[in-house]
Amino acid sequence: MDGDGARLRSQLIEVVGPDHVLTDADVVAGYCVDWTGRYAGATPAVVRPGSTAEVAGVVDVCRAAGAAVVAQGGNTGLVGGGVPLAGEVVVSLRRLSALDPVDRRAGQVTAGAGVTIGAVQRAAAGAGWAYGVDFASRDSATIGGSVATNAGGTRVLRYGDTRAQLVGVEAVLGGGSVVSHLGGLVKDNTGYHLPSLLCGSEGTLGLVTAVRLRLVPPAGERVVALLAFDAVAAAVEAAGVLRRAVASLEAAELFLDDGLALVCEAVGLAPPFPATHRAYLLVEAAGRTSPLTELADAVGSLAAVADVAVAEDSLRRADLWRYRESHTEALATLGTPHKLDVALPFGALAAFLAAAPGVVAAVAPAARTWLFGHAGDGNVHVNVTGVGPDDAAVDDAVLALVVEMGGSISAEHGIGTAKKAWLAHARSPAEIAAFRAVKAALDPAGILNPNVLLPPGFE
Ligand code: 2HG
Ligand code: ZN
Repeated sequence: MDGDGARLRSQLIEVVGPDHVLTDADVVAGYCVDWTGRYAGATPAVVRPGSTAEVAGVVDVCRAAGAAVVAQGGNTGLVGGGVPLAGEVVVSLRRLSALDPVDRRAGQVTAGAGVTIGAVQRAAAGAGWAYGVDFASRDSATIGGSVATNAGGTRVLRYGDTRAQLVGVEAVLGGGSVVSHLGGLVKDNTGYHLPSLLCGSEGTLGLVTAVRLRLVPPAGERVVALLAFDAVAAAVEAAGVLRRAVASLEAAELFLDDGLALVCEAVGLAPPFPATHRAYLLVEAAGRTSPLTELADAVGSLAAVADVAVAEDSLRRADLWRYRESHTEALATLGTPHKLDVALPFGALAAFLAAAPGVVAAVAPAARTWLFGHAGDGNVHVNVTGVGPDDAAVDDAVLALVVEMGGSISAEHGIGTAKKAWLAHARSPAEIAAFRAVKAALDPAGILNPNVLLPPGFE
């Protein structure tokens, strides 16, 4: 480490203590590479503050030194937004793991940034409530990271995204000030809504240290059904019908025959049906009373359903979910995929699913395209395997198709490094200039995750 680096390190040690400034190559390695292995960098230090005051102290030290920082939670992000790709200091917020008792009467809880999604879910359940957000990396992903990326997941169609759960936030802004508004008032029209602004800002405006979350009524009775279809468009059509016909619908997830075969092989699962089908819809309905009749009636009205498996008990429900939730893990066995997380207007979803493989094949004939995702939200995860990590032609082609069809180039994973070059296709110059103005106001020295989200050239 050079002189500047050594001075920075000793100043950080003064703030958090020697045990929480990590520089040993073996120890920091895990903080420098993302889950997929596609994004890897290096850092002069990983700092692990244990309180909001320590986070503010770390930001002050880094600002004075002109050192950029990247905030990190569970490091489960998929767009290269939480790893030090340009030599940033990593501020790991995992030690901010305080979880207050659930406020049963309000149906709210205050959680530190480092609390996992799974821990919030369990605490809520223990107090007779539920947390409305869920996704496969629930036991690694942290609340802070989910707020930074406005994470979506499998229950958005019923409860909304992470932003919709936020009733308060505490954060250290780039200028070093602490904003804290955790009182939990459901109605509070006292100016700009900082939780909404910070949610989805990908660590570029402030480091979220704690949040106040709304909880949702628990649904004791659940039914999961796996529906098979012989055409992708029929599965999409069914997702639309079920959203309208099943008031208790909590999830409507899509995957295809090739994805299912890969999952069964990679994870070691038996196929769900005797015959293979082209497309599958995994649906979950939940209520205080059993939603079985409501779901069965609605499914019965769908002539295109070729086969169906129904599960009511929790073990069997989890078995059916594995066919969908294991896609990411199964794809990782094929190498490092390009991951394009996109949203389409519902009316364009089937046409996009039909067109995407051809668009990829036109620029990368040896590549394979895998399609799955949250059909109920119009959110498709396009994974492409068999292309080099830096070959952007595939990303270009798919994202151009998405824009042409009126969709979004990032549905729930964020922009990060991966989509930065495409932001200008999704947002107007005036919008990006407004983003920059907000960034300059809250992070005047430009030290907070300066290499993600905003493309250069709009100063
Ligand atoms: C999911 O829905 C996640 O399973 C990951 O958002 C998607 O691996 C992916 O592309
Ligand atoms: Zn997803």
